[in-house]
Amino acid sequence: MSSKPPKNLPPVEPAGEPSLRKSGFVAIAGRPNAGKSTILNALLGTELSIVTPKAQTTRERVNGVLTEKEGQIVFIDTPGIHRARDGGINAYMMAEVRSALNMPDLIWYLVDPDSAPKHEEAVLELLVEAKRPVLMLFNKNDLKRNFGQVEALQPEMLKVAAERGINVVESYRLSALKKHGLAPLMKKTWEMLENGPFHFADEDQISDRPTRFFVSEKIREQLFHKLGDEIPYACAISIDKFQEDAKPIRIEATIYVERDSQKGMVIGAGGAKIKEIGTFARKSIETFLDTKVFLGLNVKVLKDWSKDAERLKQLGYDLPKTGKKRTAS
Ligand SMILES: Nc1nc2c(ncn2[C@@H]2O[C@H](COP(=O)(O)OP(=O)(O)OP(=O)(O)O)[C@@H](O)[C@H]2O)c(=O)[nH]1
Ligand SMILES: [Mg+2]
Repeated sequence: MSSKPPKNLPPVEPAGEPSLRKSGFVAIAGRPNAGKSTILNALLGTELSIVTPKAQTTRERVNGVLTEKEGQIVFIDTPGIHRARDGGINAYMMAEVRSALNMPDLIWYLVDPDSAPKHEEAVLELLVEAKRPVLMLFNKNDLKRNFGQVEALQPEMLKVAAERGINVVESYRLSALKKHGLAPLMKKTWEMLENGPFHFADEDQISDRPTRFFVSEKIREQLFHKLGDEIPYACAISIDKFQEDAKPIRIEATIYVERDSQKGMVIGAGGAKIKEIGTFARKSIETFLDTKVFLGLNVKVLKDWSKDAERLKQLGYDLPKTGKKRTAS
């Protein structure tokens, strides 16, 4: 499930040939639920990164590639920044954020107008460390309740960021959901990037993540939608079979939970819940792949997988050796 940083990919233009189009990396960072995955999807015009109303939906970096007449941007959607107290999967998520913030040309910092500087502390700390130029984006401006909030929060946040030495080049108010206010943001972003060779030769390619990853994410998305507040966080997916040559494409996956009691809740009375999850996940995979799919789902217990480095690794969440120390706290 891990992806190589796209910076390692070889440039696609012959060495020595000057490029006349822009090329760069933009990391999308912020607290959980700020709308990071929503803005990525809005710009790519497709449901690449999963979005749910629950915080901490995104667990791993998701690279999304936008190629337009101006050039090519590789966006890096990241997990919501939070204080990872208990190591395990939370430490993995924060390591994903850190590695994404180490490399980009520019960071888009999404802020929910409902927030306050004290809630943004963990994000601000990482932005100080990252030493990259930042565009501060006040999202969710379609919500009436946010109008007054943003008036007060925007100058406050700009002041706090300046005091910390964070290079906020510009701030914008927008709505990722309604796709309002994206044009000035994109104009500024293109301006800030330099000409250079593309990292993805195929201008239609939208990610370097394998299809299997997106299939597992579509299943995880339905777990967030269909299960209560706690269980989705105790679930991980493994894709056991992906038969592309079958008609319809045959996919078999296992949902791993941490305890027996959770297994029962995912399956539901008479298997009703898993059936519902399977139906919705299948439809969403079919839309994503634009073809018919057979989806078989199993549920298994992998005791306390989210806290155990070996089990995390088994599920594709490879903790950095210093994972525990490298949390945002
Ligand atoms: N009203 C409104 N809702 C939004 C907007 N942007 C995102 N949302 C909603 O906010 C919730 C969280 O959106 P996500 O895109 O998953 O947020 P995220 O920052 O990726 O969250 P994590 O992955 O948990 O860190 C979803 O219910 C979105 O529909 C917006 O501009 N307006
Ligand atoms: Mg997200």
